[in-house]
Amino acid sequence: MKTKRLVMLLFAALLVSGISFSQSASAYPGVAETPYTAISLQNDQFYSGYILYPNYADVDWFKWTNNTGSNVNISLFLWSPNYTNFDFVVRMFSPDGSSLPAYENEDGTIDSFGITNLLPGATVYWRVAGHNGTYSLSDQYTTWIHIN
Ligand SMILES: [Ca+2]
Ligand SMILES: [Ca+2]
Repeated sequence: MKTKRLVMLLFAALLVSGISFSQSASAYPGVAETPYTAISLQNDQFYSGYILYPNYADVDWFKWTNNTGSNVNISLFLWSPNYTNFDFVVRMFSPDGSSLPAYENEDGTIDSFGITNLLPGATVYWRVAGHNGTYSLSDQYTTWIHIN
């Protein structure tokens, strides 16, 4: 709970400072529906979007590739506003393309997932979807990746 509060404070601070806040409303049905059309995010780049249809009819995929040349520890975050509950599923691929274990997060308002020692060249994908059919025409989720 403490961690979540810290994350919220960090989120609020970044919102106020306006750091790397990407434009929203470009993720909708037909966009970012598969890992092949995933939206690339940079470190600490916030992305807000809508999930407009229930029960996985609309999902948004994101990705980040470790091009730092070193092993890195990363954290993924997903924030659900108001009374919505969005979840993410994380998939990782090693530099040779083989799939690493998947992870599904079903937390509440702030979902987070940490990955340690991600190899150079490895790619992390995460899919945002509604929890138990959650969707909203008015409330956007926000997701971002942070390199620790
Ligand atoms: Ca979509
Ligand atoms: Ca959630």
